[in-house]
Amino acid sequence: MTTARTGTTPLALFDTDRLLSADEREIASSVRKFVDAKLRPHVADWFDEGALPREIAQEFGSLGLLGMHLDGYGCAGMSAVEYGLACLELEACDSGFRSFVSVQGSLSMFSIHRYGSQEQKQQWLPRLATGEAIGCFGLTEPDFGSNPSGMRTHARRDGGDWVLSGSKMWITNGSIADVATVWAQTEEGVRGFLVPSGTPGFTANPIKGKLSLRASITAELAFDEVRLPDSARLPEATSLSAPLSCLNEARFGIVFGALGAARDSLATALDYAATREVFDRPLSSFQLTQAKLADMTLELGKGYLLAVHLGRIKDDHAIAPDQISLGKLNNVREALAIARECRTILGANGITLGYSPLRHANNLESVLTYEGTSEMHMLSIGRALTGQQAFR
Ligand code: TGC
Ligand code: FAD
Repeated sequence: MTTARTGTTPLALFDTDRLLSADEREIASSVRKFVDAKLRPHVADWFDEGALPREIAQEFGSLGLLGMHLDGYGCAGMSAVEYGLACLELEACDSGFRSFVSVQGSLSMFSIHRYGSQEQKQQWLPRLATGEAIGCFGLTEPDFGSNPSGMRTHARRDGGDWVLSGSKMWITNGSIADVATVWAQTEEGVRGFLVPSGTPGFTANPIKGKLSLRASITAELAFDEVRLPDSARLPEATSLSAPLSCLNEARFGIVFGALGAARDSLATALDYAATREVFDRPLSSFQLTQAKLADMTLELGKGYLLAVHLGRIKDDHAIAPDQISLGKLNNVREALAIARECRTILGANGITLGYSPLRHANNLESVLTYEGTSEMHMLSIGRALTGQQAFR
């Protein structure tokens, strides 16, 4: 028997729930309820004001969203797919919320969990998991974003201490963080350091005037001869591959997260097209509108299938960085295209904060750029296919 699916949602048309276990569906649903109750009513104001209340960290912590895919130290120990679904639900409201959770869990906490000493893990991870403490991750510099191997921030040994100098740029949560994971060149190669806020010589200044990710704090970090004990160094991090391995975790969350922004944009456009009358008929009844809706639904659904597939590979501990590049490149690129196309359906109303698609599109401009620009991921895929690197 065939069933007409009149008025269905894009993902229901793909029957994507069939891909998920009952536990996975439950996690997505509980994060969605939290987002709808606690974040959605405020998001337009926070975006407008360029603000993100610090208390949100503890709300995320109480839901188990911080370091959610890590084990021990108060972390929830969830699967990659469960983490991805939470990212999707957060980003369905705003990329800034997913970014907060990505940076805290996948960059700050993961760097400590994977490369830290027992003392560093005990000191920071439980507080980062509850949101009592906030972490940030400083890799990018003003002159070295796509190519972090050129970083100028450096640390030199001075007796039993290290002296850290340099600067980091575009650091999410940088000016509200209690601890920064900072990557620096040393005579022994790239090393990571945990720098608590308030350490003499360490300053963090918020970056103003952003047109994207406004409900997220972004800062510049400066280190002027910051003296650190050797116990501040992440002992297991011994080359550039350490920070790059942290990026895999955050990029994976984005593979799912970007789909949330796309899903919400499409839902908004569908609702609008159903009620907006043009030329005496609902906008949704015109063929051009339906063609847009059908094409966007295809890309959203294909992106979801890709995300779950990559999540299953990650849960089998078999995922390669190039495979994450496939997902990050495709899903962010398509989410951005969907958000922009949805904005066209909303006409002039679409340029206001009253509707989400342009806010999502503006946010996705950052998501396309951070965690490896789309060009970097194209080049990674190109290298995997040809065996030749074309980065330099
Ligand atoms: P390359 O020679 O390829 O690699 C150096 C060493 O690192 C290893 N490696 C990786 N290991 C784990 N995961 C990865 N994804 C890795 N990529 C490379 C590699 O095997 C090698 O190891 P070894 O043992 O042989 O030394 O390095 P390269 O200098 O040629 O650079 C390659 C390139 C361009 C792909 C890399 O530099 C890159 O990924 N650039 C993009 C930088 C980037 O994504 N930055 C993100 C900063 S954090 C951020 O944006 C947070 S946004 C907020 C949020 O997430 O919400
Ligand atoms: P560039 O590297 O200067 O690139 C400029 C352009 O050149 C891009 O289109 C790029 O793709 C292209 N390009 C570069 N190299 C090549 C090449 N070989 N071939 C062809 N094209 C090339 N960083 C952190 O460390 N921590 C954070 O928490 C963090 N949060 C961020 C939050 C926001 C809102 C933003 C916008 C950025 C954040 N970043 C963070 C920085 C981000 O990772 C970098 O912006 C990104 O890696 C790109 O670096 P860049 O901006 O210096 O661009």
